[in-house]
Amino acid sequence: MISKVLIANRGEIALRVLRACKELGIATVAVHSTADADAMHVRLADESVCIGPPPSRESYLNIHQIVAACEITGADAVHPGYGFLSENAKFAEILDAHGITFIGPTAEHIRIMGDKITAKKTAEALGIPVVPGSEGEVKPENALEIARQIGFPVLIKATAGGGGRGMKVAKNEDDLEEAVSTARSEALAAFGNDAVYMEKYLGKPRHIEIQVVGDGMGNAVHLGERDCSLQRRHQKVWEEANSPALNVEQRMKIGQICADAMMKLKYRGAGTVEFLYENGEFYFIEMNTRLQVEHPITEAITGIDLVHEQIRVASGAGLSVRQEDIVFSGHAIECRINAEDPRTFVPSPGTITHFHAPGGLGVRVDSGAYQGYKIPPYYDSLIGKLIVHGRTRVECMMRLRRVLDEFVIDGIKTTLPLFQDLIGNQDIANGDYDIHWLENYLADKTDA
Ligand code: MV4
Repeated sequence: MISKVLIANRGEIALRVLRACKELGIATVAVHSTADADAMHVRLADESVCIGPPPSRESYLNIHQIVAACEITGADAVHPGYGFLSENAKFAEILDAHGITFIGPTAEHIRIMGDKITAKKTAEALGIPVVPGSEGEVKPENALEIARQIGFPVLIKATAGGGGRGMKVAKNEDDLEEAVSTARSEALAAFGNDAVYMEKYLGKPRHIEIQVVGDGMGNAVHLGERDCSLQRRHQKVWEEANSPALNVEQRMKIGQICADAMMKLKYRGAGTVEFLYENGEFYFIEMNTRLQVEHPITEAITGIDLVHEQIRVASGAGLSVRQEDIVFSGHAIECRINAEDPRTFVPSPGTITHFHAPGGLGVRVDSGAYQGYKIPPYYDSLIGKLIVHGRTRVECMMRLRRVLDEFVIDGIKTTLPLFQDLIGNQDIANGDYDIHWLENYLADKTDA
């Protein structure tokens, strides 16, 4: 049994986890940097501990301080949220060694999925379709032979990478040598590991990811997909469930493949299997072993609280649902509200002078922001998420248009105006977009 959870995060996700704990009758401990003393999650938690100065390295990433905060408060479990220590295998191991439950997968599973070559080999062995590519690491001396086998264009990726860092496209043989050497040096600089691998480059895919939850004992379910194709510089901007591109047969087929794979792996916790989707085919790229920012759209269409499930499986209680009990209902869209200029995306920290969140049927706002809150400049600019649900995609879009008109955040710049634009766009209305659509749209807008 888990009786007190330390939330090793900040912002909207700390609040999200806190709410789940409260509903389950579990006591909460907030940790915070000196910059976050006034944060909503700190106010609402049963107890709080200041763990260091503003820089994340010295606070939210400081494992020793977090373990000490567990010891001081008697917390018997840690929820890492997303980012920070959520996919740090060492952290999971250290908590284990202290007899503290890590609300997440085993350190071994985090490690497997953290190395992208190992993740891909594992996925393939578990029956998940993968992007055609090199068997493993590619060395400069065998790059040409491998690229010829795969067929151009090819993409060079860092094995320690993920999230798009250290990727290089080679359109043809002439580009290859430089692409491999740049990818290797960028990977070394960014991750301290120069190992790279190669894949067939997909030109116009969608990014579709499958939500899974496993109990660590061989049972697992899928909760359908999210379409996260609308991104800017590998930052998701707008996500939806279901994907406008899939029908129910395709959803259930790829979902079951992922659930079966998680059963074979004896995966514990929430996870996301990421795919590129092009011409009706799915291609595995990575797996995330954490709760994701966009998890609420899955909650909206399934009615399942993913943080409740995470806590249940971490405590050994198993899943609350069987696959056949999961009903997919309607459509949900999430808009990420960043404290940024909606045209330049330059961060806009500062004091929120007016804050009015929208409401009504099918509306959820996850945010730690409030009137008078001062957004510190040290962290990610995500200040809230707007999640709208409707019985159909059309109803969801109409509701979103209404809700965006109600939302007031003054004193800082936010990305809300961007969503006002998107909601009026014909391609968006048609669900007709791929991973490059948003960047092209923004470039056209700037030129015009
Ligand atoms: C790809 C790809 C095309 N072909 N792999 C970018 C982030 C990382 N998770 C994987 N990424 C990509 N991998 C192959 N074989 C294109 C991307 C990509 C991308 C993927 C998802 C969402 C947005 C993207 C933007 C640019 C490139």
